[in-house]
Amino acid sequence: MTMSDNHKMWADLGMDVETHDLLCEALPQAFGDVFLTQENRPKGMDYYNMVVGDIHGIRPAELIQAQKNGQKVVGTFCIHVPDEVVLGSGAIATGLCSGSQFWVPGGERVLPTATCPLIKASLGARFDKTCPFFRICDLFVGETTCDGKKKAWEILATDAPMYIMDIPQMKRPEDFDKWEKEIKNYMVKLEELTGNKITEESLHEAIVTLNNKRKALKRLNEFRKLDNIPISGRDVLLITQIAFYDDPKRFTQMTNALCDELDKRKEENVSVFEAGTKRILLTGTPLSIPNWKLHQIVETSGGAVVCEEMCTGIRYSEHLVDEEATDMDGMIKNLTHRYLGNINCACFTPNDARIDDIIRLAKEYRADGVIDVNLKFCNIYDTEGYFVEKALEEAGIPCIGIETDYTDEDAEQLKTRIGAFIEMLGK
Ligand code: BJ8
Repeated sequence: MTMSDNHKMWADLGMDVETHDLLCEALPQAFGDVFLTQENRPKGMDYYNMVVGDIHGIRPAELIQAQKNGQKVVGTFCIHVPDEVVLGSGAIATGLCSGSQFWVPGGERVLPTATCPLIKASLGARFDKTCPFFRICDLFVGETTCDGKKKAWEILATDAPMYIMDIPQMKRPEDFDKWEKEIKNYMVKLEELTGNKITEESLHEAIVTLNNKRKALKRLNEFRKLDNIPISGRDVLLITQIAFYDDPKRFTQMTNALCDELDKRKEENVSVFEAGTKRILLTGTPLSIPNWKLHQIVETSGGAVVCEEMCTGIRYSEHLVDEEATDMDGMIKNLTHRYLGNINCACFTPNDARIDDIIRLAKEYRADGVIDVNLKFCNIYDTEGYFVEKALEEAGIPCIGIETDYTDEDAEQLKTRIGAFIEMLGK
């Protein structure tokens, strides 16, 4: 696609093309600074570079083509919302969480300033008409996780077709029953939207397809446990972010091809980091594309990000859906278990399993230290930080808590704090 093809597509989508051009101008610079400055990147990163290089061109054009062929596109904002149901109905799922400051002022026009940047950017992207994904979707699926999102969906619904899944806030047996009912309702909604029946075959195929995507991501993450880490944390973050909206089968194939290359690097003990680099685990709120700030700071301050206990990290890929069942009831039960039981969002009370996971992952990935990351105004993760930091202290794992947003205003201060933290780990 040429730039002018893209412009025509964006104009046809009703976008504010002129304002959007400003974003298109800024992104290559940001991407170049964070990614292309790295030495000895795996060759397999070329695919992801290409995807990001034309992030608002290639995939949107594919989605529009699919719509012309009668498929629907469904946008989601949370990893509790099961993509299998979307895929099983013959529709396409795409992640919508936004990670750029570019969209925040637009969100602030309709939301309180004291709202987390992820929510503000998501609404800004829609209301400013500056993101093709937010124009293309036939349905936007929200959830009742945090208060900020819950209320923001009401505002988004004034401009976009919304459907809300009511996520329980505890994990008792009755909460699983409730979530099962929610998944069934979601299936009905998608059957209405697409005009297709979700069959046992189509749902099972979707489960396998998305498990294969998770397996590829799990395989990728395994390399980060090595002494000689063959791929940077920045690159793994980028791949994970792309997983949210790329075609799942192509993504799986490309990620496995990259892992084949990393297998060779493993045999040859290739590391992209210098000896003595400190291993850092990040935990906390999601890092949506193009939010690369923390990884960039850590990895230019003597650290390597070896794991993200985040929704844009291990929480997205670690647990598979059990593939055993092929009958409808069995599959829905397995989806319920995976999408409620196995995700530890701070919206749950209690959320001890997340704390246990952080300690387990810090050991598995042999982290020298943990950074507890909070997006500004995210109250639930901020509050849960109390337990995170206490548990890490008890386990003898150094930790710092930081709060940040999508601006670059705190970059210098973060560099100083994170730099001092990493230096302290060396002593
Ligand atoms: S499962 S983390 S993707 S809700 S950062 S919008 S919680 S105020 S994004 Fe999330 Fe699902 Fe949970 Fe994951 Fe609210 Fe906090 Fe903002 Fe958040």
